[in-house]
Amino acid sequence: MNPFELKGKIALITGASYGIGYAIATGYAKAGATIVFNDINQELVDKGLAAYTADGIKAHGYVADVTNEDQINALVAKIEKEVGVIDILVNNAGIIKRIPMHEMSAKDFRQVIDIDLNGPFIVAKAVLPGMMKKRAGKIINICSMMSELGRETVSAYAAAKGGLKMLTRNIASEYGEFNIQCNGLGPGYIATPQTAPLREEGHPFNSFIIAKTPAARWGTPEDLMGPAIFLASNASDFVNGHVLYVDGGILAYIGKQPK
Ligand code: NAP
Ligand code: GCO
Repeated sequence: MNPFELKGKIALITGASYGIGYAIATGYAKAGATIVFNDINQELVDKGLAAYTADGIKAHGYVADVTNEDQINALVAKIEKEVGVIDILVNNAGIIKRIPMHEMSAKDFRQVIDIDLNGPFIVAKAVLPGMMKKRAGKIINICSMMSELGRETVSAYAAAKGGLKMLTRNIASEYGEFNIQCNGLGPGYIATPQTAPLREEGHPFNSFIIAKTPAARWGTPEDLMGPAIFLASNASDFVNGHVLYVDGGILAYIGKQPK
């Protein structure tokens, strides 16, 4: 028996047309799961579907915005009808706005909270009844270094990802008795379009992050595959309410002294 196998499982990964969600979905497909994903418009879904096909994966893609409760309820009903009851949910869809807090509008702050915190609530709420009926389920919330740390310009994102860590613990507390495990996956600094502005040639943040990471490099989306499979598989059946940080050691390290 392979405790990491996902054969026969249906996994919904939100916002998984590219980036971290795409890599996690690819890992799940390799472990045997059926992949379902959503994104906010048809163009992105088509882009995602083409990428999965090129990687030899038959994925099911749908248009739905994680902040829209009606769209998400309709999405989950459609998936249950067309694919089956969801066994694994990865709340991956997320955005960041890097704006000094004293210059940030309440509208921008609310938008980040809406996608990064209210979204995971809305999608988890929609899949929980199916999981409760099955008395089995895995919910994985994509957290962040900002679930633990602050820095300039990311107030809304840190508030959302800190909240997501506590939502994770609360789902674990409330639904553990249904054999549902809810854990967080906390990526360190990963090279995706979301962090592209920080990795531009000559940007001081690039060398700062390399110095701050014991592994001395940016992470790749593929670095998250194994930990995400662990949290979705029977291997983690008694792991609940935990945040697994996959950060090359950032949270353990005081940082390199300047030369
Ligand atoms: P990304 O490259 O920007 O991908 C995020 C995906 O979510 C995109 O496909 C995006 O679509 C989608 N999305 C945004 N708003 C949505 C909505 N309302 N409904 C449905 N889908 C939506 O980001 P990433 O770097 O892969 O990040 C994935 C997750 O990991 C996020 O939650 C992020 O906060 C988290 N994370 C990232 C890092 C990192 O270093 N990259 C580190 C820690 C945590 P659009 O293209 O339309 O925006
Ligand atoms: C930033 C980064 C972070 C990362 C990630 C860290 O501006 O500091 O974008 O927020 O995306 O979430 O784990």
